[in-house]
Formats: sequence, C-alpha cells, structure tokens
Amino acid sequence: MIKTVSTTPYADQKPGTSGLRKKVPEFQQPNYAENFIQSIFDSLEGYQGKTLVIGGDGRYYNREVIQKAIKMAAANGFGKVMVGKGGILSTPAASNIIRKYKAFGGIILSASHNPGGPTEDFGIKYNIGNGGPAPEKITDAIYERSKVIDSYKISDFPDINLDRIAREDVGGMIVSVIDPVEDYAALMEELFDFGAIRNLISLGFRLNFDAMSAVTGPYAKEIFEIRLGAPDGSVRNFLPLPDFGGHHPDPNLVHCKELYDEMMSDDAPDFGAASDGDGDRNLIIGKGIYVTPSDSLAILAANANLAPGYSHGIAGIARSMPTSGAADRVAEKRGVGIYETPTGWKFFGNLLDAGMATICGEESSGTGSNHVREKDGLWAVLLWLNILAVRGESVIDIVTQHWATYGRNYYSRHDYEGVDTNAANGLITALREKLPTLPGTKYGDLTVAAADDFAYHDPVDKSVSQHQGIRIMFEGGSRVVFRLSGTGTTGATLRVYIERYEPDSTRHNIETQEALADLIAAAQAVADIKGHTGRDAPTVIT
Ligand code: G16
Repeated sequence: MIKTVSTTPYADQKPGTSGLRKKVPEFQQPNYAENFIQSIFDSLEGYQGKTLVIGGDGRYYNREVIQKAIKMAAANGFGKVMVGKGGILSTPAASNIIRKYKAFGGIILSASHNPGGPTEDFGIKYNIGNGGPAPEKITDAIYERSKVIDSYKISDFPDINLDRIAREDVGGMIVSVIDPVEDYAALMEELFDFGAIRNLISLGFRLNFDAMSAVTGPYAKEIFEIRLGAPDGSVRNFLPLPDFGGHHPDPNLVHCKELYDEMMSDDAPDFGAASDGDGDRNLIIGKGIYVTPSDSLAILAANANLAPGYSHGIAGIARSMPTSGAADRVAEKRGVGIYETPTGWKFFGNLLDAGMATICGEESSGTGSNHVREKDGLWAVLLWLNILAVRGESVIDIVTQHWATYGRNYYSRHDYEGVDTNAANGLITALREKLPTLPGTKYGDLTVAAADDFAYHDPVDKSVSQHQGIRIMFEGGSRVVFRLSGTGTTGATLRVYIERYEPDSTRHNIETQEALADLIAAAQAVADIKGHTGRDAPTVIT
C-alpha cells in the first residue's frame, strides 16, 4: 500500500560540492532523509517504470536509508530498483551500473572521505542517467523543492533482505539485489592489461593497498588478490565497517601515515595505494616517493596509451581549477584539449559526454576517465600498475623522468579546518573586495600579476558558475588559490592551494614546503588568515 505522509520542510538541505552531507543525528530527525529523497524525485521527470540504482559506502545509517529509498522509489512509480548486496556499491561502481543497465539514475549514500558512525557523517547524492553527479540545475531544483515540501510517498512493504542476491516483486516494483563487485571488476579487465600486471606481480613486485575499512575492500580483494594474484594480505583493512574502524577514511598523508611511513622505509614494497570511504579517491605512493594527485593526473594522462582501454590515445584532459597545471603541459605537448573546471566532479560530465575530455582529475585525490562519470580510486591504481608493468621502471623513476621532460609543478594544499563560518566568509569577502587593487602588489620578492574570482563557462551547455575560488597569479607563473570547502560538516574549511612551476631539473629535489615557502607566506599575508581566523597554521597539509 502507498502512504502519503505529511511533513514540514527543513531549511538546510542545500546540496554541497557532492550531495547533501550532514551528521547522522541530523539525518535521523523525523522525515529528514525522506524529505530530501522526495525532493529529488520531485525534481525529476519521466522516471515512471524506469530503473533506479541504490547503494552506499556501508557507513552507519546506510541500511536504514536504503530501505526508505527503496520503499519511496516504489511509491513514486519507479519500475525497478537495483541495489548492491549488503547495501554496498562504491561510487564508481554505482556509476557503472547506472550506465551499463541504462538506469534512469541512482541514489548514492555516502559522505565520502568524512568519518562515519552514530555521531559522524552521512550523505545522500543523486546521479543522473549518464552515471555522473547531478548538475547544478538539478541540485538547485532539489534544494528549492526541499524548502517547500509538504508530503512524501512511501510504500509499506517489509524491509528487503539486502544480504542475498535475489530479485523480487514488491509493491509493484522489481527489487534486484546484485553483486556489487562483478560488473565493476569486469569493466576493469576490459580497460587494463591484467595479464601484464599479473606477470609483474608473479615476478615479485609487491603492492600494498589500504581499503581503510571502507567500501573498496571487497573490490580490491577480488581484483588485486584473486584476479591479479597478489599475495593474501596485500589488501589491508578490507572489511567495510560502519564506522571505518574509528578512522577517517581519507586517503591523504595524515590519515594514511602508517602506509606512508612503510613506503618510505628501506624494505618498502614497490607500490602503495589507498582509497576513501566510497571508493572514488586514490592515494599513490611509490617506494620512497609520494605522488601528488596533480602529478598523478599528468603522469596517467601522459602514459594512458600503454593501457588497452586507452591505446588509441586521449581526446583531452580536464582538471579542476585548483589542481596544478602539470596536466596542461602534457596536453600541450600531445596537442590535446585541456579544460579547467570548478571543483566538483559534476563539472566534468558534459566534457566527457561530449567526447572532449578522456581523463579528468582533481587535486583532492580524484582521477578518472570516460569509463564512468565519477572519479575512480581503483581505476587510478590499476592504470598505475598497468603503466609500471609495461614500462618496467619504478614509480620514482617514472615521476622524475616526467619532471625532467615537462618540468615540475611544486604543489601543496593547506587546509584550515573547523574555522568559524562567519570568519571564513569574511576572509573570502575581504579578499574578493581587494582583487582590483592586487595587481602590482609585492609580497617579498613576489609581484602579483593578476587576481580574479574564478567563473566557469561550460563550453557544452553554456551554463556559467560564478565564485568558484579566488586566484592570485604572480609574475613567473606561480599562484595561490583560496576557496571554502563544500563538503565539510563542521564550521568552515578554508583551503589554500599553492603552486610553483620549476622547469630546471637540477632544482627538482627541494622539499615541497621549502620550495613554496615564499608563496605560503604571501598567501597568509594577502588573505590575513590569522587576522580573520585566529589560526597561525593549517590543520592539514597535503
Ligand atoms: C568531492 C567532490 C570532488 C571535490 C571534493 C573536494 O569529493 O566530488 O569533486 O574535489 O569533494 O571538495 P571541497 O574542496 O569542496 O571539499 P568526494 O570524494 O568528497 O565526493
């Protein structure tokens, strides 16, 4: 039976960089999740009788919201729901399922790299039929709807058993509980030379993958240990846990410190990697070298033709604005397009759909290609392994040769987390106001060449996205960028991105923070970070 339940709106359901993210207790308020899900459905047209994909990263509250979403999909007239066994679907796997089975769209339950548990983070995001995150015109419509919603529809059939693969007809809708790994692993086998990687591993190449007790565990076990023959134990923390074992499932140098230390030790394995809560981010560390996401994007793009799925070359590269310009140099040399978008994977969708870009990446540990419409952590790891297998060189050799060929973009991001929201907004406003006066200003030996507030003009649908980050460019090509994170749930996070290009290969071995020291000081001065936030230093440096 279908029930129509009256509800009252919540004022705070504005999707951020990647869907709605809040603390679990906020999602547990009466009708909170239901309001948002109904607002999604109310913002869509033409889904009657069509398929909806549902899955999540296994975090606390995942199963409860999945049951609600299935019952609401039935009540709203979807014809079929495909849901991952155990409620599990990594974000890239969900994107693949939407595309492969031509679903109308999908609901992904995740707060990505944010911690999980009864008092930690949860999230809901809607992906469209191309498998990618809903564009701004849909997320804006969802928000508008959420502000006035007065009822939602839900069927009252019993909970679906999510723990066995089955197909049943409930409330006039088919619910198919599917293997979350199979289709994804098959796609990876199509794109990469598994034979060459298996051979590399059989010759003693050692890899160490940290699934961070999050969603990639089952995928990594199947792909690295079973299909590629890596010894048992190569994948650690492979069981997805609702609280990620109490850890922060963010694959950066702070939260993967143990892996980093191991990779820097004398008997380090050849290759270390990790992924985040929902499997779309990646961390790449070679023996003795951490590869920044911006460098990784450039190196993957430069070598992608070594993998079967990209053997015909790439059409173009897209990167988010704060990501370093390393990829631009590859695009220039190869004569392929380069696109600079705002932060947020949703901005790559049009470029990928139009065939303008093949490989995309962001400084925030995301890389991916046109195989799905999300960034994809395991894809990046497998492309690295494919390149290593074909080139027969170490990670450090590949990276240093890349710098020698293209120059090195020294790069770092400084995050000031948990800053008072008004203070953070005040800092950005003050910076924006002083933009016209900045050109010509000196900070130590640095002179500001140009400064602006980045706006993106989508070349495909011609939409314009304003206020996507403050850029300060210095003479000589260095720059600092300021923006506020759109994914945090506590106060505001100020992100400061710092970059310097160094063409001279005799100067490629300087410690990163040292190489950027004058720019870091300039960034602190130009934005008066201490004055606005009271902070002397960032909380996270990556
Ligand atoms: C999300 C988006 C990414 C974005 C990242 C950081 O990643 O999908 O495109 O780069 O957030 O955004 P912000 O700087 O606004 O926090 P994820 O992995 O959290 O879905």
